[in-house]
Amino acid sequence: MLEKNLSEILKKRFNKVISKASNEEIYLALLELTKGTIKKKGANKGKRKLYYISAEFLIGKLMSNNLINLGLYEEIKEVLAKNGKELAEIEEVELEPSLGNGGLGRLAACFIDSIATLGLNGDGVGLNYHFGLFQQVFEDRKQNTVKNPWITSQSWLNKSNIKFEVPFAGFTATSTLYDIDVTGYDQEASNKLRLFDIDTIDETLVKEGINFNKEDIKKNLTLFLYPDDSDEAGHLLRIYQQYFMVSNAAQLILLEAEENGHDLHKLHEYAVVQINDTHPSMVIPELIRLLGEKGIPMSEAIEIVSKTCAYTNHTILAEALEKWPIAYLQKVVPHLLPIIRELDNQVKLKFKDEKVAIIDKDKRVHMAHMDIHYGYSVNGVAALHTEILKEEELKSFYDIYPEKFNNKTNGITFRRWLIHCNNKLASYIDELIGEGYKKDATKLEELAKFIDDKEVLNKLGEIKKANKLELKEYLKETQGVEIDENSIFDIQIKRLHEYKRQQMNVLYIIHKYLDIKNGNKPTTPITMIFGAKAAPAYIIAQDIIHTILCLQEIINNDPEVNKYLKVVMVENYNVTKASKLIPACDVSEQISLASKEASGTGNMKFMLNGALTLGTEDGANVEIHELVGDENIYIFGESSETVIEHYKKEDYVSKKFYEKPAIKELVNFIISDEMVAIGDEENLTRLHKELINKDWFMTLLDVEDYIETKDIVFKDYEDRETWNKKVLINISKAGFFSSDRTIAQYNEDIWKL
Ligand code: 26Q
Repeated sequence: MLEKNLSEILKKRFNKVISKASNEEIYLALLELTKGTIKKKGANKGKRKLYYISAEFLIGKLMSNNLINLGLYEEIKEVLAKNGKELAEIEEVELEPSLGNGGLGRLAACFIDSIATLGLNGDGVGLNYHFGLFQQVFEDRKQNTVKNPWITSQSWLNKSNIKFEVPFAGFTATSTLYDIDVTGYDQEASNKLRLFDIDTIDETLVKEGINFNKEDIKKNLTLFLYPDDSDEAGHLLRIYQQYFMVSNAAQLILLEAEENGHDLHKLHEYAVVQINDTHPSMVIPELIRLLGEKGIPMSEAIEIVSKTCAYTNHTILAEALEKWPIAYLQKVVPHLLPIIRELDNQVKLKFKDEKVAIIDKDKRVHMAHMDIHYGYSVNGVAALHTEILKEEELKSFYDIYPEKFNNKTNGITFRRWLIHCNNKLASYIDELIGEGYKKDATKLEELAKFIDDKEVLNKLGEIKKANKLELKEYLKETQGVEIDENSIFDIQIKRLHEYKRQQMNVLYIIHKYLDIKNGNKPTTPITMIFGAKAAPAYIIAQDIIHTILCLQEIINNDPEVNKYLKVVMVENYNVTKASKLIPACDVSEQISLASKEASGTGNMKFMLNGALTLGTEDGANVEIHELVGDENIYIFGESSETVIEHYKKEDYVSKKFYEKPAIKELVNFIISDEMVAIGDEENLTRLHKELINKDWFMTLLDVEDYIETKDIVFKDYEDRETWNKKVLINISKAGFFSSDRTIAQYNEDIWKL
């Protein structure tokens, strides 16, 4: 049947049979077939509808994901194979939209997949960035940035006929709504990702790299997604984007409520808004404003909106909490200010504590504070994170509204992060315990019964090896590097940030390099793999990338060392690359400074794919640790309590640690003759100084414990049977981290759809 459909489309459009069609032609035919199948299914319905508003949806390529969810994946693969084609190669034709920075954006993508999978009535709402987040290219061992165009004439994006007017100071923008269908796994109905675009956009504004005229808002509003550079102040354009997003979202919510004949006085019975971090927070005053235009008095509108909106916090880095100067808001959205002032007045009347004010004494608007006062739910994204919010970061708020606070530990969709990216493992699991785990992920626990089954343990090792071979081929083709599939693959892939401590991993590599130079050769060779984009304005992050690229050069070209150790920094790390790297991993690096990583979700993907975690007691690592037990994870470093104490007492002095000879040797290697000979002295020196004089994220505090623990990991790898037992336990306990579980909890406690 599928073969017939596909053949007909190819015949009609290109007058070709499958075996003679190009990969591009087959891709376009599959796109038509898939979109047609989705259309026939219809949309989810329900009394109450969720609007998951987010500045980011890091959806990745969609073809395989949709085919899996529609139950067409295996059959299409067979049909193609029969005709001498490979789905994997056809996937290469699809461009990856980069509509997110990292964790928060990818989480939103997993969530919309799970919302559809649970048959819930809920759409994602965001922006249609034409060039998304920048693409990373390495030049002279440094990061360069270029645009990432992804919109083509035929794609997943559908133009709707919904248009709105968005008022800004001095002009009114006209928007058009685009939709991407969101299929659920084995579901009758589907949802949508709704992306707004400004009609006057002008792509030709972008000349070289990612530079463009920042002044001309009408032409540039949806060109790019802002990189996560919480360091840089003064993002006027970011406020334009945020307001454009939420005004459109609010208008859409009211339009749909009215179309369905709902009473706007009871909006909260029909709509729920999840505010993904503070980026969409202006939806609160905007909804109040629009309800006012519909004749609802402000006091009542405030009440309605407060029962409609819920807020998720994704960060405890103080510098990343959005605070917009009133002057900026005045310049962009003056009509929101009377409302924000009124919200602030009401708070100030009730609470004397300055820490909970919306507008502070420096005339800055604290977006999170507005969300907490005028939303009905506040959640963190992992157990430890929520505890820190309650007891430290947002304590003053927790004292006032204990009932609003709740935890929702993050999750990942197993359709993409197991079935698609690691089909070999998924098929083997099917063989061992059946397919029940695809609907109820906790059924993975049934794998535990094979703990003493040597054949199963062996087979897990074989699958890993096969995935490593595939990655080896891929890296050879795409980056021209040669790696050894028999080596240990140790992987750290995530945004580059000092708190994530890629620099600590760098110090380990230096340790190993010097060790090998001294004649201590590891029994099994090691391949250290990185992938990370850095915000262009984040200087130290650029320095860390440069240092890694220099080490890569030195180590990989040293014949004495490269048999035992290799370093590979993957260019332009994105969702597509993640799905090739994760299945091939042995050691998952989750080494953030305890208390700083809200959750992490890469940690879950690695665990599910049979890698062992080397990590600190931070974010969701804590929950992974609890689930698998001490024997099946490698934990090191100071606890979050100790770290928080150091910050309070301001008593961490990195120089004291630097003075230890063992540490000094490693840090000084960064500015050694070898490094300076191939690297840029300015970058290397800056990082060197930073580590000695500041080291805000306490690298040197944990580095010795890290090195010791990592050496134990590599030693343990030698006993492959015991290692594979640990692998099996990790996979069997990963079910908790299905985003289906997370979404079921959001629905049960917050959305009640
Ligand atoms: C803010 C202002 C101006 C410009 C950019 C930003 C900005 C953009 C993106 C600030 C933060 C982000 C992204 C944050 C993020 O990805 N947080 C991660 O969220 C994940 C999902 O909950 C967690 O697993 C990670 O621990 C958390 O770091």
